[in-house]
Amino acid sequence: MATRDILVIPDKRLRLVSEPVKTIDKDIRALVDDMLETMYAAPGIGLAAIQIGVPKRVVTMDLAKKDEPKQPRVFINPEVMFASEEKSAYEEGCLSIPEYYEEVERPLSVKVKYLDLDGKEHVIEATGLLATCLQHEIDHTNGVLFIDHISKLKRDMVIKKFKKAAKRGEPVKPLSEDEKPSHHIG
Ligand code: GNR
Ligand code: NI
Repeated sequence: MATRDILVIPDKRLRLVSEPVKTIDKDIRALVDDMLETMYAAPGIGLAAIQIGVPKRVVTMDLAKKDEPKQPRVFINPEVMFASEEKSAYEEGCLSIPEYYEEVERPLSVKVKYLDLDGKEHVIEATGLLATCLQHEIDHTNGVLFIDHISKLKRDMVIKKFKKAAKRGEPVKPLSEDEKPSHHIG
């Protein structure tokens, strides 16, 4: 087990469409171990393999609260089969866009098909945080980031900030109040 570096925008690899897993072998199990360790260390509630530079459709997640026992989950080749018309808004963050948080509207509930580590197929109906997180992670496997679901004005501002920081080799500072676009014009 090892923690791995998490890719941060504007790293182009975050835009790759990941490949389905064909066989769940020792390498996939080692990848999942590293993803869980990296996710817990970050800390984050979810992680897609591409965030550590591996373009495979593998997702880890743990939605347990701090005072609850760990509840590691693994989704291989996850696929949204149905999404509700009804939407819900949640303030999202992403380990690949550190220190930036914004409200994202998505379907309130989704039906997701995936394989577990034994290769057994499951279908779950998810709602609330699980639904939000599954959609966020499945987006990653398709090269989509949560900022793609916010206004272009806000998205361009965040991307610009991270590009500038990357060029200078600096960490990114959170947006100051007067750099944030107003909700009315955003
Ligand atoms: O840790 C994370 N928190 C989070 C909060 C709201 C919606 C989605 C997430 S996922 C994120 C970790 C991450 O970047 N996963 O890809
Ligand atoms: Ni993310």
